[in-house]
Amino acid sequence: MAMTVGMVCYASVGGSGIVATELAKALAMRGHSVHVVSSEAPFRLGGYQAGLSFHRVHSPAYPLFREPQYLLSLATKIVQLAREHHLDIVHAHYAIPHATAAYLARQILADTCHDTVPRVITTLHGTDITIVGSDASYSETVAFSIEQSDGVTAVSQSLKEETYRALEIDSDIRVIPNFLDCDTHRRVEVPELRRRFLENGRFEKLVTHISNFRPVKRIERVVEIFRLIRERVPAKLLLIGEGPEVGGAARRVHEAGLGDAVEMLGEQDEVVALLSISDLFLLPSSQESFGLAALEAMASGVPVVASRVGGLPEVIDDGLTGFLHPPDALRAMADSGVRLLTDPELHQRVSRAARRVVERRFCADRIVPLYEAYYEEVRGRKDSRVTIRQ
Ligand code: GMT
Repeated sequence: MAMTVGMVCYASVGGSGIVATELAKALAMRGHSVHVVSSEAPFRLGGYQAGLSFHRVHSPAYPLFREPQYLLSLATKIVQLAREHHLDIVHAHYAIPHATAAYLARQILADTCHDTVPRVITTLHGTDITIVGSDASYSETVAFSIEQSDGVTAVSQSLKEETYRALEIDSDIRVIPNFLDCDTHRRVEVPELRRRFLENGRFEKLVTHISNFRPVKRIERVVEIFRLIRERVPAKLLLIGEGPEVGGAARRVHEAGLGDAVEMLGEQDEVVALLSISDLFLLPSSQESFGLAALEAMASGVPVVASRVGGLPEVIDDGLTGFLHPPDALRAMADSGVRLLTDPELHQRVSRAARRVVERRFCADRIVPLYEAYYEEVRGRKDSRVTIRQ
């Protein structure tokens, strides 16, 4: 049955915004009416699509405020949308502050507009629990908001377990893994682009890293692993993305004398072509609740060498669809990278197995119905976390 959904997410480059946006687009394609709510249009929203609309949250400034009042303006926007469009579900991606804003909106609606109280589902993505959410400055409110949600999902089993460890909550958390549009995310043929980056034979292999350059991504380790690989393979590193660690990464590249062999491409909307020309993807993060970037690489048949942390072992089968090592085992990561770059048979085997596992387990047509079924389940429950005052 078609539903009306408010999809609340961050617009900045990052996995949670990508997952929310791709889910919104997929649900609209399947006949639902989806209202994406954020401070700006999320970067992968794309052009007009029937059933999909975007609603910008404005947070007016006032000289007294030191910071924008986003929680209040977001809650108010959800209330307005629920009244206007009769939302069945508000789906908050990333608990902070979206689950809290959704809770507040639902309470306001329960008091003022009984017939338009949506059910609230919160999807936990990672650092909303592991880093920020468990910080004592936020944890009580985050835990309360998650518990007050009518439904809670986590993007990996590891994140579900971590949530129970980090916060005192008794919500039943459903694991629904991240997904991709497997028709878009595949290997495309772009030989001229590859030649351009290889500088007509000056380099032989392309190693790639894509992220939002936050400290957990440990970009300096990416550079160090690449430096070790470079001792044995004439490779070039493509660093794709923007974030607080970009300056540090550039400095590290310079200090390592790798200026010639590293290209920093900044933020890129379309990563499929860049992944399609890559031979290896590095993700030595200190934490990763899922690792959507690794999944995108695997979908394009690029073997991934990553840290054995968080949800990455649920995405990468060590030795079969990629290689996993302890986060500080930089030399082991470089060794795995060199093996993949110098053994064409191994490379082909891992590349094909990676693509196969994405097709079997992580395509939109497999995962989106899980969200739809969960929406139905939560909507159909007799009890809600909200008490409606008559
Ligand atoms: O942690 C972040 O940087 C936020 C978040 C995001 O918006 O990119 O990333 C998390 O959510 C992604 C989508 O579910 C996951 O693929 C990432 O693994 C996760 N990041 C971490 O756990 C560090």
